[in-house]
Amino acid sequence: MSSIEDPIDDLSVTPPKTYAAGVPAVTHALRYSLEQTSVKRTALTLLNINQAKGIDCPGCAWPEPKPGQRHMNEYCENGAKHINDEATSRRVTREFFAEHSIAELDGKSDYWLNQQGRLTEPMVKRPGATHYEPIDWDEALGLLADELKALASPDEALFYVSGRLSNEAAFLLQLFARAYGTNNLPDCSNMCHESSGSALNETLGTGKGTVSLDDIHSADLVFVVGQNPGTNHPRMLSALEETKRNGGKVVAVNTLPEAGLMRFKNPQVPRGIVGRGTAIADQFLHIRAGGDLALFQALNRLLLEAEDAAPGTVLDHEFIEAHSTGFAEFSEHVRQVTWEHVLDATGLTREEIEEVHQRVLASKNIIVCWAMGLTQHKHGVPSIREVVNFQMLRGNIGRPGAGVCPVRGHSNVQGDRTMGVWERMPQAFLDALGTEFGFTPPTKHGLDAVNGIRAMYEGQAKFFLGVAGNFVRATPDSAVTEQAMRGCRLTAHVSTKLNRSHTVCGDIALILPTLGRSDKDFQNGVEQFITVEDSMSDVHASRGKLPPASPHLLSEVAIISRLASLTLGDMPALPWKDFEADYGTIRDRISRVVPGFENFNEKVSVPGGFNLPNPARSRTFRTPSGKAVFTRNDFTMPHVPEGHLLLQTLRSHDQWNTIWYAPNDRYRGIHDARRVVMVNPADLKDLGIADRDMVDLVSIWTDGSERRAENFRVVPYPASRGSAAAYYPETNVLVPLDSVADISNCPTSKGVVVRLEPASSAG
Ligand SMILES: Nc1nc2c(c(=O)[nH]1)N[C@H]1C(S)=C(S)[C@@H](COP(=O)(O)OP(=O)(O)OC[C@H]3O[C@@H](n4cnc5c(=O)[nH]c(N)nc54)[C@H](O)[C@@H]3O)O[C@H]1N2
Ligand SMILES: Nc1nc2c(c(=O)[nH]1)N[C@H]1C(S)=C(S)[C@@H](COP(=O)(O)OP(=O)(O)OC[C@H]3O[C@@H](n4cnc5c(=O)[nH]c(N)nc54)[C@H](O)[C@@H]3O)O[C@H]1N2
Ligand code: SF4
Ligand SMILES: [Mo]
Repeated sequence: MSSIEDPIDDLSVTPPKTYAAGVPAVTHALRYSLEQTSVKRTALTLLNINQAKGIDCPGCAWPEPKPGQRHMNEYCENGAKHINDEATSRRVTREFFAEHSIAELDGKSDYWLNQQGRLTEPMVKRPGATHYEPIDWDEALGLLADELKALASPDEALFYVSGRLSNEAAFLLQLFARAYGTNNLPDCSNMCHESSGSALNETLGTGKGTVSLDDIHSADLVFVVGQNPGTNHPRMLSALEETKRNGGKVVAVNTLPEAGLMRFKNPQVPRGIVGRGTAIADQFLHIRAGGDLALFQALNRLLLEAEDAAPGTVLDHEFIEAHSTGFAEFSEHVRQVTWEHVLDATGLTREEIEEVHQRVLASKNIIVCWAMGLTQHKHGVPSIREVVNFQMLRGNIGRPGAGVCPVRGHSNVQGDRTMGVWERMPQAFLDALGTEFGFTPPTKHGLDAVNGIRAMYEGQAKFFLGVAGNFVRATPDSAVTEQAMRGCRLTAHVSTKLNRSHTVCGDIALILPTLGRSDKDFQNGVEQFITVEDSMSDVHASRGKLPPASPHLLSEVAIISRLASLTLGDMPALPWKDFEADYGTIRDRISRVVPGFENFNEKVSVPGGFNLPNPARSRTFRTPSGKAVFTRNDFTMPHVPEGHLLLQTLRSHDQWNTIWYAPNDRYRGIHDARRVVMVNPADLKDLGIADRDMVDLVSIWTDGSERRAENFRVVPYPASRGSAAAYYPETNVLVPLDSVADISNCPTSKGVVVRLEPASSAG
């Protein structure tokens, strides 16, 4: 029996921190690392993380500075925790699975499952079995291939990808899925930045951001909207520190006064360790949940009015005339937005918004960064389109120090999309793929995450293969999703560590353990490397440094290649064996299919790699009109009935997405508990609820149905009025499957209407 038990739930609350990082952060990272593994392995991972010939951090997608400009410790507290969570010395063995039934494992917490350590050999649960048992690779992959061949249609299979996957593995997986005959490639992006992709593709003709790290450093004004960089992109604070040093200003827009937005003590420089650190936000807008669309509409209206008052001085007419369409319709529309509505939707004062406007007028080059606080709302796409309108009015697209910056989550989530993991890849990509490999890819759009769950739930999809990630915990409406997965003929997961998706099984279930970023990858005795693309389109190599967690692991590339070969049989144009033996051959193919990757092997051999071309950066817009598009976005704000709050489901400081490392959220002052709900004291007073009351969160949905998450402790917290915050994935059960963002179909994880009821079961 494992000695790793869940930490005792024993909530204590301290005042939220007013700065991020510094020495405590380094201490916390080291403590977690040394709990997981030896001093030697910790030193090996940490000295190599984010170095030019080292391991790309498996944490977030924030870019590294150019080689030569990197610090010896080019990582943050959370990056160190993520990599050593993977480099752990703990192991999950066949004896472990013999000891614990699947039902027993299903009763364990996400923490407990993850703490058991690295998976070591393939395991199978056969129909009717209560336990996983060992299976060898040939049989495991043969079983998968047989089930795929037995499906009535390729569209009954789903191939899920999470953003840890390398470019090479992602390219092969989508090639395999399409050669097999389906575009069913749901991915974690569907739940993440999908709204950014939808809005940016429509307006700028690219799904990606348009800025580089140098642009951030040299901007006059950076907006950080709906994002918690202190926890989720910690090294972004070093970049913002540089912006400030160069005289730039920062405006933060958030429903919570997040520590990292206030002040940063850089642990990599002496003044950060001993001094007060750098103030980050020059202005903080404590906005109402979902109020960002109204805020940017107000700013846009103010810009138009300033131009009326001093014609020719405010707007960038050259940009608007030469590079955009739709200005007249947009401006007519946005002029109708009233202060009454804006102040109601944002909860801000007119003075605060006018102060931002003055900052905008005083700044030549502006960047807007955002993350889940924008994308995961029902009106996430219009909100981001309005940000683009704002940037276009003053020509802040396609010039140094300016642009739009969706800050990505997973380390290679952007690269996986570039490689073709998308249920709706453009026809030009499919054509290039078909030409290169001599087959006709399917053109019918595939299923995304939400539609994939629906298809499994309704029995139309029966085969689920997840490569990385934790689908069952990452998706909304947990009870519905679990039922959908249990209804499958087969569920299989290529994983490094045990998680809930392994305990929610179809008739047959497979665990396929794989190498992580930190593991050395040898094929036929030759060391391989993989490549990734960060949030700013820099593509570079990553090489593992540690002996693999077990001799029985296969790389993701090997697993996908062998499965493809067994499923599709001999196809001379698809040399799977070569791909497995030498990843350089995969990169050669990528260079012929994916624009911007010409001479991939050569370009990636340079330390630091290369930057992908982004036409929007040079004002080439791949939209149907060839111009950037101003959009008209109807004014909307979330409707929250009397007595209810708008709940956001978010990350604590001690978690990586669906996995928590400790029950703490240090910067927010929450210790030793995760089932907490943070609410503004004034709202609590109105609702007649007291500090530490035990409540159930009950979400209501338009069809009259209700969903309940039980036993949450109430913590008074400076959340903006009318909103509440609680951690994901415990709260995913509250998000109805049908509650999605318009256009992007992204679950509305930041906009769940709930009421707090006294806890129904004494807890
Ligand atoms: N340590 C750590 N790092 C991570 C992750 C992790 O789990 N742990 N996950 C990675 C991934 S995949 C992603 S996508 C990113 C996510 O990075 P974030 O988007 O920072 O993640 P969340 O924790 O969801 O935080 C959402 C932020 O938006 C704010 N917010 C919520 N609603 C609104 C709103 O209506 N308006 C405004 N203006 N603000 C709002 C919240 O208060 C919070 O600060 O982080 C990546 N990095
Ligand atoms: N309610 C709510 N739901 C959300 C969100 C939210 O804010 N609120 N955020 C959404 C977002 S932004 C995202 S990105 C998704 C995240 O969804 P996912 O990406 O699916 O989830 P993760 O928790 O990152 O996946 C963790 C698992 O990945 C596996 N893994 C780790 N590294 C590797 C590797 O190198 N290779 C392989 N094969 N496996 C590996 C491990 O087994 C680990 O258990 O969740 C989404 N869900
Ligand atoms: S900022 Fe992100 S990529 Fe950089 S070290 Fe931290 S977690 Fe890793
Ligand atoms: Mo994400």
